[in-house]
Amino acid sequence: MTEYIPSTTEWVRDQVELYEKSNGQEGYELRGLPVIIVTHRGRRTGAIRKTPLMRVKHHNTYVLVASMGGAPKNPVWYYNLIESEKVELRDRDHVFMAKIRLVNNAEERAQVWAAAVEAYPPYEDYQDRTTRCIPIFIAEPILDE
Ligand code: F42
Repeated sequence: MTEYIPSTTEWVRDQVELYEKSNGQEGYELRGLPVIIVTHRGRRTGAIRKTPLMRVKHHNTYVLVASMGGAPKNPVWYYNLIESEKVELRDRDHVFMAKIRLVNNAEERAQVWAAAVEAYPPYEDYQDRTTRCIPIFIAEPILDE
């Protein structure tokens, strides 16, 4: 299935629409900080899903933080990404494929978590609010796609 199913959350759906319609000129920020859009597939429906996340760059990679505001459960997109090898990323007008992996190593996690909190300080409060260890993916741009 290649159908796009927008988020059930209105403000998220609206941000994706504005961001894409303006080619990243509008809807690029949340609370004054930059946002990317992760396009992936639903693990059950196969439908196209678009998830805005804070833009966290670490070296030449993007860090995808499944914080969901410190909610007790992981966001649904986390389960979709666990079963994906690649996603499409949009950083303003730059759209590209990226290879993804979940960060499992504690030392690496500490490094990327520091980068995440530097880019978006509320992540620290989100981690304090929840007993789950907030999952993090590394997305490495694929240069030849
Ligand atoms: N969320 C974060 O976790 N981290 C961020 O850094 C972040 C930043 C951010 C910036 C701007 C913005 O607008 C939103 C931001 N969000 C951030 C919120 C993020 O975009 C998501 O809305 C949030 O994390 C919740 O993700 P979710 O995947 O749980 O979304 C829900 C509301 C949603 O739309 N769910 C759909 C649904 O219908 O309920 C998805 C369903 C889905 O993917 N279904 C799968 C399928 O096969 O199609 C099946 C999955 C399964 O396991 O059953």
